Amino acid sequence: MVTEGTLFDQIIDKTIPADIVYEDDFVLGFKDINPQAPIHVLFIPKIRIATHNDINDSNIDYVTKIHHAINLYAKEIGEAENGYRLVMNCNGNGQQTVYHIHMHFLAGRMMNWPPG
Ligand code: DGP
Repeated sequence: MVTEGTLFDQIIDKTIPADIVYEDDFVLGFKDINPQAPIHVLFIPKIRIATHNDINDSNIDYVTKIHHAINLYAKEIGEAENGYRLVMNCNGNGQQTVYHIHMHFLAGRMMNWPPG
């Protein structure tokens, strides 16, 4: 299990720059550095939860808040009715590369199914 922090800690405390599009007391949303859709934003909790496997009773409220933040943002940018995709990769087979959970918000084009 990976326990050390990630660069997302520095994005949260703003010691490294990010294009932040959403922020509240619990959640940060910023544009992905390597976008896979016209709109690609990462929504992260402001505490470190390493992987989806590490969501538990003590931190699950952050996950709810991430979903609420995404709803607000999707409506704000006019993409709620068009639709979008949410992805959270987990560990090796999921191709997770940053071990601080993040929900990928992908929008602005028709998505493919099944995903790669
Ligand atoms: P994942 O593979 O699910 O762990 O996705 C990690 C995402 O994080 C990947 O799509 C690229 C993005 N990313 C990595 N480093 C940075 C960074 O320094 N800034 C931003 N904005 N995004 C980053």
